[in-house]
Amino acid sequence: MTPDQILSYPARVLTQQQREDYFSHGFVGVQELLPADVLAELQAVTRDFVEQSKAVSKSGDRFDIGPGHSPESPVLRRLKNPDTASEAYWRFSTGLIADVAADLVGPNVVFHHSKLNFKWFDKSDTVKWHQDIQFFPHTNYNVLTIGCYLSDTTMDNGPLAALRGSHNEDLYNQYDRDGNWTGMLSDEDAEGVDTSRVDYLTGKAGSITVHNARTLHYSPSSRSPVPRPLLLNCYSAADAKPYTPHPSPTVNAYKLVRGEPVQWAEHDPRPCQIPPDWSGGYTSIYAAQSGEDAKPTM
Ligand SMILES: O=C(O)CCC(=O)C(=O)O
Repeated sequence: MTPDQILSYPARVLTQQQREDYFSHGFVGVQELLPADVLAELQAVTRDFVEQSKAVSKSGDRFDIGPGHSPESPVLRRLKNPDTASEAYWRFSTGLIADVAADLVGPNVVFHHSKLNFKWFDKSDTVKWHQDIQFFPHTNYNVLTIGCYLSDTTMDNGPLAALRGSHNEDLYNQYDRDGNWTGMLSDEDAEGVDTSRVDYLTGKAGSITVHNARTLHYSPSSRSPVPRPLLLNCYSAADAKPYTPHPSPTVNAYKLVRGEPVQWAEHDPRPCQIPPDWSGGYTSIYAAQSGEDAKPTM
């Protein structure tokens, strides 16, 4: 569907202006969208998982932990696939936030994946400039990620930042010169990013960010010990069909969360870079960006 076709459906949660901003910039931030009880439940469940992570000594299916992690000073980088970790997270993925997705991809919405990213007050917690769609190409670009801040997020603790208009430009190469997947722009490409077009999406706990899967984005490292849990849920229009293996599938991947199943895929002619074959497993953006893992080649 084109933006005009999507906008012709009545809005469920967002204002018409917020929907239009998403289509013109490639992202939108909405302040304090979550009802207080929904936010409090997500915060409580998340606190429990942070506690549980202290008992873990290496990354696994649930926790992605960074170098130096210990019970005294946990370095929890990501809670993987929260949609299967607790009913509360899945209720959230299929509740209000799925309506936000429907406002922006059209009435038929499919869940792709979720993750809960933290910042750990260390220079290495930067998420470098990248685009998401090269991680999971689809036949069209009505694919987006909705982030929800579970703590107040300011310029000090690593807000998500996005480049205005980048969703309408060519996609970047996310392999290095030797053909290794890095999941990010080269230093040279990153230096060329027009900083006058960068918006930092700060917000109080319960605020959301939405970015299209073509939108160039990053998040700076945190300069504050105040934690920054960002709960991310990714969705697509039901007529956007994936054509490479899912990087991190759960039982919920590709579940229809709004509307009807479709019989036809819609194809956007703009090309997309193909990621490594994830069918053998995927670790995380942090590991790929820091070169921690053996990098699969194209
Ligand atoms: O956690 C963040 O700040 C950014 C996450 C992100 O860009 C991603 O996982 O694609």
